[in-house]
Amino acid sequence: MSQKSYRSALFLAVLALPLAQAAAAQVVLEGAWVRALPPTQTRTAAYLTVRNAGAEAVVISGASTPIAGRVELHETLQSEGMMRMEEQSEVRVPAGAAVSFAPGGLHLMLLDLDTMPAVGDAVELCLTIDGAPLCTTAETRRDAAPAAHHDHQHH
Ligand SMILES: [Cu+2]
Repeated sequence: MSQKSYRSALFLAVLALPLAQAAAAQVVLEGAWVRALPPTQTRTAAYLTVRNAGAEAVVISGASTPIAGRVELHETLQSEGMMRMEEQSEVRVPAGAAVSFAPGGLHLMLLDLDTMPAVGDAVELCLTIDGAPLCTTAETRRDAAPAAHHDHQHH
């Protein structure tokens, strides 16, 4: 390799690392919450929206939280009137798009819980995005956003 091309190869190598990190830096985690279930349960689900403001797609390949032994990416599917959950090895978030983990669809399955969090508890939730952890604080709730409760009121 000539002296000149060696220098440009080195320059590219130094440049490549910050560029790779920049993709995940454009990702924002919003509205995270954990579903509170009876304390006898050893598993529950967490939900959030992953917004990718970057110019390239990013890949969610895993998740973790201090309160659970392990976390899986699941999708709830309807087939022949039955609900079943399927583990996803990764979830892709296209450039400029958002993916919502919400009841009835994608969710984070929190398994082997030490203790069920109580309503109001703050839970740290981390996603592995393009190989790097990105964390947020989830609120523990019994149900989706309080605004959804208007359906249950009688008029
Ligand atoms: Cu699940």
